[in-house]
Amino acid sequence: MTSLALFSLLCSISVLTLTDSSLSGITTAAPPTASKCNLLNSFQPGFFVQGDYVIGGIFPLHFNLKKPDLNGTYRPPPIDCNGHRLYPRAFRWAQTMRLAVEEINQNPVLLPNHTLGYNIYDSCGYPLTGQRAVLSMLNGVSEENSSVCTNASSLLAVIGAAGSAQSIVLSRILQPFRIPMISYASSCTCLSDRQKYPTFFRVIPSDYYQVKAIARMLVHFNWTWVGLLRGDNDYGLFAAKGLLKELQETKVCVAYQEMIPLPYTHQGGLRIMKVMRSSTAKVVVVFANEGEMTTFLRDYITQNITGIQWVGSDAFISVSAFSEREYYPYLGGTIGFGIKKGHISRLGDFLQTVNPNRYPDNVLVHELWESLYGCSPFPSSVTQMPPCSGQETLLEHNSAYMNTSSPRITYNVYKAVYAIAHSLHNLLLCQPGRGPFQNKSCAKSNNIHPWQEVNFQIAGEEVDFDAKGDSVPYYDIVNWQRGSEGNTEFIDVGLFDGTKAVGEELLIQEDRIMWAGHQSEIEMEV
Ligand code: TCR
Repeated sequence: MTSLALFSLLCSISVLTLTDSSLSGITTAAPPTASKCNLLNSFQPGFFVQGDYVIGGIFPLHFNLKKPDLNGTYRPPPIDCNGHRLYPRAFRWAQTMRLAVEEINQNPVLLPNHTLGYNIYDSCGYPLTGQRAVLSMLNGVSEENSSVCTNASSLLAVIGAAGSAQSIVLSRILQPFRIPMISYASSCTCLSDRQKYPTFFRVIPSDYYQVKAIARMLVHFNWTWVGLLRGDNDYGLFAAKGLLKELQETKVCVAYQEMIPLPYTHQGGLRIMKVMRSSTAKVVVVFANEGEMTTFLRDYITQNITGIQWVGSDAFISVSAFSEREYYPYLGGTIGFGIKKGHISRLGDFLQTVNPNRYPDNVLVHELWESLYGCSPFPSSVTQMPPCSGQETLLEHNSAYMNTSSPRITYNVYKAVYAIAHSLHNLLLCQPGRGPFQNKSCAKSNNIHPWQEVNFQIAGEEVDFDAKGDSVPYYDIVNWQRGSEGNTEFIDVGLFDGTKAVGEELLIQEDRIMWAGHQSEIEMEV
């Protein structure tokens, strides 16, 4: 994997922070230093475990935050993520990070004699709140208990963020401290700029490849008249720009480009739907994430718009919430690109260990129960929910939290933790004269070598980064087909392998595809 600026970056920190403290249990974690840093105390508890090296984790545990009040004529109220529903899918990502750290700590071969810790924060899916989280992380404020400090100086690396807009801001904050950040989902091409983001890495391919893949697919199906729908963020902006550029040399024309308003407004949504209705373009390419699409689709379904063939980027194509029955008439037949999936053997069992009895003080775990079961495990005056019966179990495989059928972003989180562990391992074991740097030297704390390579394997899969800190481009082509109960099943119908020669990257099994409206062919109006 990757160009290992990551390797030498890690070294600049590890040299400073080699300590001998050991890993403590999640509920009993004792902060190494005392108080006085509760500057940013409007957080809700996250997860924190001490270790010789602590990895920060940033996940959008809540999203759909309202835009901050920018009036400026009075003191703005604090931004409150907690008023919004927990996002169970991101909570699963956070648990996957904990699992990976636990596995590494139990592994006698990887990082022997050293322990990894973690400190998990909520970005609330928005740059401003992500900024607050990362500053707390740097300041050593624990999310578990904001009145205590964690050992900020042992912050080795940060895993995150999800959205590119967040990663852009957060990676710039971390850059002066030479703390590498490895994202599991930020795919904006803009983040490949090594001048601007020298300490940013990712285990998701850049959208540079995804837009190529989408363009190839449009050409392949001879879809020459398409609409474009995107979110109001860097991801949507750069992806749309990239696709337009890719389409320049082709016969494909873009009928319209619309942006889902942020924050979402009913009026803004209806305006877009009017454009979609009146356009003769029946194929719509979408670069938007779950939160943006959920609000948009609410109106779309009420407006009863059908007959659109959606082409999804990975942020949309992997949303299990859209496999519910109610969406099928509107989204069935969708086709698009999903990032590479992987298998994490212990994940299902690990996720089940997270429950309110085991973590009675963790507000996030309470919220998980509220979100999945609509009941409160420990009713208080704050929640309006009825009490849980205690019989709620995490066995339902279709819940957004327990859905481990084809981990994609989840697998990326897992890979990112292992990437850090392998880099640190190599660094700690480095012997002068056998090192990976110039003249076989070992990394020096003040010496960054962005060209240095570090590769490793997980479950037989080679994990690799290119010279820009990006991961290797590979996508599954996913098609949303009708399942036996009227719901949607996500079926693989091909792949895009960006390492293959031009013209040979796309492989589509057309006979397996089911189009919008349950047709085996799509009618085009041009
Ligand atoms: N890149 C998006 C974020 C994102 C995402 C996802 C979020 C992608 N895929 C899946 C949640 C689930 C692709 C970005 O902003 O870069």
